[in-house]
Parts: sequence; structure tokens; C-alpha cells
Amino acid sequence: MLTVYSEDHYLHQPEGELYAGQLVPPFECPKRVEFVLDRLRETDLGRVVDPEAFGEAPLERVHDRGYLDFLKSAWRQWTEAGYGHQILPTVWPARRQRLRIPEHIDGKVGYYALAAETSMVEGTWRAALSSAEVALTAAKSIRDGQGAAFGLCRPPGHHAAKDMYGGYCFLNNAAIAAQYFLDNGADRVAILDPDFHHGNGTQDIFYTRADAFYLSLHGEPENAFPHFVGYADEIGEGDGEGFNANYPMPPGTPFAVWREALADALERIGRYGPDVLVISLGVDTYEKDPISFFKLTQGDFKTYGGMIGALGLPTLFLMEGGYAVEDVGVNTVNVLLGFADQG
Ligand code: Q9C
Ligand code: ZN
Repeated sequence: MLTVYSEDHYLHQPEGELYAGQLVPPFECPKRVEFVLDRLRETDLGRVVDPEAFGEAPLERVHDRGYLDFLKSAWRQWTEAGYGHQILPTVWPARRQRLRIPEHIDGKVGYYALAAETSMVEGTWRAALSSAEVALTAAKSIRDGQGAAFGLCRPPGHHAAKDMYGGYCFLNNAAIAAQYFLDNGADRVAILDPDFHHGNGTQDIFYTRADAFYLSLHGEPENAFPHFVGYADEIGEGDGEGFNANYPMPPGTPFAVWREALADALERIGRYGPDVLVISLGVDTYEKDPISFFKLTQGDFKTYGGMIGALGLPTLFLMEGGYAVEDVGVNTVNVLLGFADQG
């Protein structure tokens, strides 16, 4: 299986993450992908190549132009305001306030942020753009006939909506890749999201559409980020009704329960009959993940990779979360190996 990877992710290294009332070393850090790369090389999964440039047109198919301009110019505006540290939001349009975009950078940051754990720095935009190009390059290889590919994206993407960043995400790599398939010959795309967190951004982007079926297995919103979305009764709207499926699960959920949800999701994907499957591959479902509460073991990742492979669909894997840094490589590559054994 081909892997696409860019060193540009090193450009995104925030000073700290706002967590439990203090700034801590970011959970979402460069070491995560270093461990994945090392493991890929150890297991001979296949070649690792650089991304191609795609420009901003495929991003504009998913994100607002104003939002992209904000991401590109935020650092310049922040430093022009006299600020010398990482960009963090401090204010939001709360209930009964106005959704107008302010001029001051503090207001703009609050308008476009969905949460405060995600810092931006000078290189964030370039890293996010390269991460999307990693996804697009891997998608292109599938469009050109490969059965599967892996985009080792960093930063991740599934929390980013058309006009919001947060949850460590800026550009929605999975949505951008799915839209790329639809714009290049596919009629229907399924996006399966086994990351521990609900992919609020991906759900939001495709919520009223039937050409992309989004399915997510995640920590229930009562107890897990992003907290205000991801309930089972969110089934899509208008043309999209029936093409969104959420499987929220409680703290302590073991693989025996989680795999039943996965089996149901895979069956629904099979009935939908997509031309291609996109996997938002987060491995923060792992029992030792420091910010999550499911109980998957290292071997379970191989098992579920095999379950996905048994569908027999062209499949694009894109890296999302996973914060038990030293085990992220084994867990991620186990999904790919399990898939390859079945596929
Ligand atoms: N108390 C991804 O996995 N903070 N994003 C959680 C827990 C945000 C996760 C705080 C987690 C974002 C791509
Ligand atoms: Zn996650």
C-alpha cells in the first residue's frame, strides 16, 4: 500500500495546549507521525512518497473562501496586533449574540474557532495545506487505479468544518478527499470515522447530501469532545436524510461492543454501494490513550482492519488522532496490515 507523507507537518508545533486549566505540551505532536513512519518502514508496508501540489481549488470545494483567507493571514494579523505568542481564542459568539465577522484578530479567531485547545503558530497554514495535499495525492493514486492508499496527514482534519477549526484540525482532509473523488468520476463516497472523537466537521460538511455517507463511532457527547454534537439521532437532513450515522458509546467500551457498531456501519456501507471508502483513521480508541476512554488493544486494530478489508472497496486511509505516542505507529499500521491481509 502506498503511503503519502510530507515533512511540512514540523512547521506546526504549538507552544502548548490549553488542557484542564493549564498549558501542557500538546498531545497532537510531531512524534506521533515519526512513530507511524518508523513502523511503516519496519513492516515493509510499501513505498512512502511526497505529496503533489494541488493549489487551493480542491480546498474551496469544502471550505469557505473567507475561512481559508483567515487561516492564511491569521499569524500576520496576530503579530501586527502586537502579540508574540501562539494564537488562542478567548471569546466566542455565545447565545443571542451576532454572527458577524469582527475586524480585530481576537474577534476573528473567536469567530472561526470551535474550541480553545487548538493553537496556531506561524507555520500552521503551510502544514495544514500540505496535510490536505497528502490526502489528495493518496486519493489521486486510488482514482488512478490503486486499491488502497494511506495519507499520513498531520495536522488531522475531521473536526474542521467549512468555516471552523479546532480539535487539532484546520482543513478537513477526509472531506477534501471525498469531494475530490466526487469531482473526478465517483457518484457516491462513504466516509467511515473510527477515530475516538466524533468528526463534527465531516458530518457538518455533508449533512444535507446523499452523495457522501458519513458514519462515526465515538465517545458519547455526554462525556467526550466535541460535546455538543454526535448523538445517534443525527441522521442527516433534506437530501442527506439517512446518509449520516452516529454510534456514540460510553466510557469503558471494550472491543466486543465497539466491533458490533463497526459491523453495523460496514453493513450499511455495503448496502449504500459507494465507489470508494474514506477512513478517518484515528487510533485514539486505544486502551492507553491519554485523552480517550475506549478499551481497544493493539491486536484489535488488526482485527478491525480486516473487517474493513472484507468489504472489498477501494479504500483511502487518512491519519486523524491517536495520542499514546509510542504505540500510535503499531496501532495505525496494524489497521493497514489487517486490511491488506483481507483485501
Ligand atoms: N478532556 C482528534 O483526535 N480535547 N482530535 C479533548 C479531553 C480535544 C481530538 C479534551 C481533543 C481533540 C483529531
Ligand atoms: Zn480523535
